Amino acid sequence: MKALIIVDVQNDFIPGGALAVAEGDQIVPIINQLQEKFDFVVATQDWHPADHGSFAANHPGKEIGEFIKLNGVNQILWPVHCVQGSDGAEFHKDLKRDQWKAIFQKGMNPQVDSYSGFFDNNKQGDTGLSKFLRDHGVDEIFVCGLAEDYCVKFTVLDGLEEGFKVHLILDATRAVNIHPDDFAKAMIEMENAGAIITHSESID
Ligand code: VGL
Ligand code: ZN
Repeated sequence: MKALIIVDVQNDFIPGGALAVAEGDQIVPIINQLQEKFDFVVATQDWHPADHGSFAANHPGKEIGEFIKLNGVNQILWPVHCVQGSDGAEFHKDLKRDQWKAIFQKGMNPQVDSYSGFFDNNKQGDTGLSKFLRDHGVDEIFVCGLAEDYCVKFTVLDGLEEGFKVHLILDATRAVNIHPDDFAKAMIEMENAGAIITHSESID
């Protein structure tokens, strides 16, 4: 069975938000239409405590976009975003939610970032998404949302590693491009790993 996975369509990733993705709002109507084509839809939600180690503000003297070691692992520093309970962490107000089977929250451990909807960046914390999908007979996933070069990319890569057939819905994602070529690099990485690149109009 096929599932649609909607990654992090939250206010902080929309223009005007703390970690705005250019044109992030443009994918909302596309995703709403896509949902009608699926019987099985889940969403992920970036959900950080205020003391999260990925926030530049929690590392005095460090700037947004700089790399640090967080528990020995490379970590890019982000603006404060998607803090638990904040308006920025809420889903975009126009995003339809009535069909969602579950919401998988991630990024709660302040010591490690968590881009993928499946596992944290150290591959230790498990959101339960993989088991949930398998328990419901899902073997093929279609990924959309924000941001193409971070949370969408890592969700696609982990989905492939977990053995799912994975499609990226190109017109239903946008990149944050904190470094200029990130969108294109992410596309190549996903394709090389075995992702199928598709378009919302090609899905029936
Ligand atoms: C994301 C950076 C930090 C994303 C989340 O949803 O792509 N990016 N946290
Ligand atoms: Zn985050």
